Amino acid sequence: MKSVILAALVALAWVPAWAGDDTAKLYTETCAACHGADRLGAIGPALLPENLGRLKPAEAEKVIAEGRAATQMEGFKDRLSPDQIKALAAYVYQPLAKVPDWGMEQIKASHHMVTPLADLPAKPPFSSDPLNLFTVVEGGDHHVSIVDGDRLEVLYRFPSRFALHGGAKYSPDGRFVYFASRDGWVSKVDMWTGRLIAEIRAGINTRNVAVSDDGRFLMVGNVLPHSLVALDARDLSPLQVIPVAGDGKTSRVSAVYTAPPRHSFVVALRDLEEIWEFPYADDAGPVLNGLVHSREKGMEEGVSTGGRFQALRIRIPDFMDDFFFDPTYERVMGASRDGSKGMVVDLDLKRKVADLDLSGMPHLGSGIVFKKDGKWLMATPHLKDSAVSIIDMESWKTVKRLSTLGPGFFMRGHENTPFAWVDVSMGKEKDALQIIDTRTLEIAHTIRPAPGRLTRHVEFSRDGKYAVVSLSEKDGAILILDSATFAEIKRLPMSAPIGKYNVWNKISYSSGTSH
Ligand code: DHE
Repeated sequence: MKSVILAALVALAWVPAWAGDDTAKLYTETCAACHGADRLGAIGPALLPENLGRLKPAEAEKVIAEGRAATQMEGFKDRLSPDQIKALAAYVYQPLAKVPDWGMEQIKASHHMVTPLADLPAKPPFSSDPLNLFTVVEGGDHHVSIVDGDRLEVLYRFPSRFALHGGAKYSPDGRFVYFASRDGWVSKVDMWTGRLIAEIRAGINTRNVAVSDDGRFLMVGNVLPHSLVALDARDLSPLQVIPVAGDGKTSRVSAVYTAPPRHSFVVALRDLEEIWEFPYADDAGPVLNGLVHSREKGMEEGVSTGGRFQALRIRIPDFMDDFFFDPTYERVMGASRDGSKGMVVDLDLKRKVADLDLSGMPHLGSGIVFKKDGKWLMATPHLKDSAVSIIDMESWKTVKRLSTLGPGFFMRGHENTPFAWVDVSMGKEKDALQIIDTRTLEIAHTIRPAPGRLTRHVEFSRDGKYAVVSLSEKDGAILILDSATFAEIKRLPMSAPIGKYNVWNKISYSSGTSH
């Protein structure tokens, strides 16, 4: 988010003399048809600072001038002067004066069903293991590939919404996959046929989406507006819009995840020092009603939101940006918003129970857990330091801090391999992957499967035999490596592949992958 603010400030620092009304008019004439008069997006993506992510103003100018390959975005350099292009780029980094309404009415209006569930085959039209499929998000040209993990081939490839972000989420049986885009679109796709089932725009800027462990509900966490949106997983129709507010202010959502044994969604907030938990089981009512609401215990009354989803609110001593569950799902480990420290919050005791020595905020979904000498350990790279922290999940002490070749984004392991793989892609040595032996807690190997090129995000096949790595460049690929010898088995060309998600590892909540 810091980068977004920085980008916005850089953009605001340069505003040409004739900007203002003229630029707004230029926007209306040139961009509004595709990106919406309100900049909320139409056939093109939303043009808001929150949605532009890490696109730098200079890159935005380049896109306006030259267009974007493989999309309908044409170049304007023959029609606009360099000053006009600069002004337009600066304009789209300015926050909207007022966040438009995006409530039930607008969400409902965006909902569309594309393929009736009755039209889908009852059996997979292929012989491979349907639970060993992978979904690959290709950021380069905004596509998704479904990869057959047995035959190591692409089964389907289809266009996605602009800028999908975060882990794809599966229905508990692995049949359907759900995506969230930064622009708030949630899409449901059939893994067996690659067909789009339904879509809905749940927000203007979305953080992520979680699927309930019983497969009935989706919960979407938004940055714009400050809301959570519950959807019916069958057809994505909206069930409830939950404003995120408390203490007289509203808050952005940091992340929402499912806690399967608790049958609840757990939500971290960016601007309220609280964690919210939404029990969704049919018998959750008595749980909510039976609570002893006591401020001393750090607990506040469940917020009645007028629907089946009611938040249990836990007061915490700091904002929580990132979080991660322990294996029992009773506790969450979180990093504070400024990344300077971490804390452990017990969801049953409803209070902070320990501090964490977790400097340098990790990226969300980056950590893994594994057992060593009968103890559960959690390991995560740091986004800003060249380090991996390994934390004992009983004492909450850091048992090891490994120096890596650079700050990293993602770490992955699997029950069938002793090795945990971490990228160091935020540093200079962006082509290196470091392989940690979970038995010795040492870096055992450093490999460079594509020397000199950006390599990040590892996912294992269902049996752990293959490690699939993203060569995350425009003319990139996924590299399928033998997870024991690190030898390359196959390379499937792709356009800036980012994350990959194996169906079995996700639906079985493998300790080595993100949930
Ligand atoms: Fe992510 C997951 C937030 C930048 C690729 N990232 C997530 C999740 C959140 C998040 C909340 C968890 C979603 C889930 O799985 O339910 N990401 C953020 C940020 O705040 C940050 C630092 C800044 C931002 O712009 O949002 C950020 N993320 C990035 C990137 O620059 C990456 C590398 C490229 C991109 O597409 O933006 C990136 N994020 C990913 C990926 C996951 C992810 C691939 C899923 C990892 C997984 O294995 O589950």
